[in-house]
Amino acid sequence: NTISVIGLGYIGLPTAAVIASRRKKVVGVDVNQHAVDTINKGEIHIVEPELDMIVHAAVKEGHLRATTSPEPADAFLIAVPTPFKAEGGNDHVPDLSYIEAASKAIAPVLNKGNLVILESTSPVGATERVAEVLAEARPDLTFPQSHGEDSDIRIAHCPERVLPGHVIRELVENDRVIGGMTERCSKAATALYKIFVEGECITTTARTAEMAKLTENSFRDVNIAFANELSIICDKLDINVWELIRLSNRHPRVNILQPGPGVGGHCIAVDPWFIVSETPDEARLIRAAREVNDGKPQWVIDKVNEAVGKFLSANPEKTAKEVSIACFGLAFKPDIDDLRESPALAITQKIAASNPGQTLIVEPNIEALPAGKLEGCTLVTADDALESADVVVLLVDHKPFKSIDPQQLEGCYLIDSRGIWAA
Ligand code: SAJ
Repeated sequence: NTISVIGLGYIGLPTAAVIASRRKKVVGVDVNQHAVDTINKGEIHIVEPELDMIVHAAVKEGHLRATTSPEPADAFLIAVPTPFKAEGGNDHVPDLSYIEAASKAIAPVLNKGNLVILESTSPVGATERVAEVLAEARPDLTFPQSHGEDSDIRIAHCPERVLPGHVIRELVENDRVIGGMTERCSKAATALYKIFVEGECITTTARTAEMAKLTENSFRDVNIAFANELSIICDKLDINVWELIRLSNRHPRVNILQPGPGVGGHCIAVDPWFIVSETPDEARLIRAAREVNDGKPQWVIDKVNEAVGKFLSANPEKTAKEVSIACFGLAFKPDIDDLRESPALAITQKIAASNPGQTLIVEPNIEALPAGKLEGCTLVTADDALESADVVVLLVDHKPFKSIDPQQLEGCYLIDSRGIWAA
């Protein structure tokens, strides 16, 4: 039995490696030759705890191999990106081109009895679209949309739900929602996930599974937006939002999340738009949450400018060129080195671009600043930054920042978007 994983990124590679670690033959497929070569050497091209060891062992023992062109297999698991694109006046239309390309790529090697699973987070209807693309390419085979339970090919949507930084554990422990196009499709997909999933596998329809995944991330987005909105309201009313949330959360049925500088990552800031773009008139709260969270970085920047203004009026002998601003944290969330889709990075870039003085950056999880993104900025240690900064902006609640001595912060104008110092 061979399992083919299409797309060897943050989801595909860990999934391929974990299945291979259960001594199944796994062939990973990716259009990126560099990724394929790296994996075949037993190494990895992405950062995720424990993944390197598992990939190394799986490749060395011969259970995992990577290639750029699909080969026949028993099951195909599609884990390619689903970003959004601008189209016809709408800035957030789901871009299914990667899913369609992956479907077209596997169509020629499909055989009767194969199972095709879409894992990519997808707008409702995407699994049906995969089925359509496959059916168009292979008129010699039958598919669930036309032949139901008797079809040659089984198709299901089983959305990934793992948290970056905890992928290996969550892949195994999380429950899985399995949405087959028919019951037989669900059963076949369940059998595959049972190879490595210790959580429960719960079956439903493909459309419900698609919506379930979008719902999970929209739920989190709406709840973070609530916290972010509170932080803006409290700032106006001169109330400490961190204390306020702590107190409110003492109520047995209240559990407010933490405000921050905005929502980053590749999922929560994207997936709710898939609901909004399908049902724009109905998804009012989900859209408002996106807007609140997307507006938060600019609010933080405004606060920084305000602080610079205050510093200059308190120190009239200084000019704007002499103000030193230190930004703490660039990653999209704590204790990772992932700078992609990071509000902290975006905020720091804007501050640096408009600051005629010095911009210092503290990011303990990277060794050098990303190339070409932060011209003129200097990566320094927390101690060095605090020694010379006039304005300090906390953007990510990395662990080492939490143990900074409050005395070191004295005398700085502080904007603490995470509440670790201002709490
Ligand atoms: N954030 C806050 N306040 C909070 C919690 C998070 O501002 O109280 C921010 C984070 O700093 C970050 C963003 O939200 O910028 C997203 O971080 P996250 O840790 O909430 O989520 P992701 O994007 O790393 O992973 C999410 C997870 N989804 C849910 O928790 C519902 C994960 O389980 C999904 O598999 C993943 O999206 C995905 O791939 O869809």
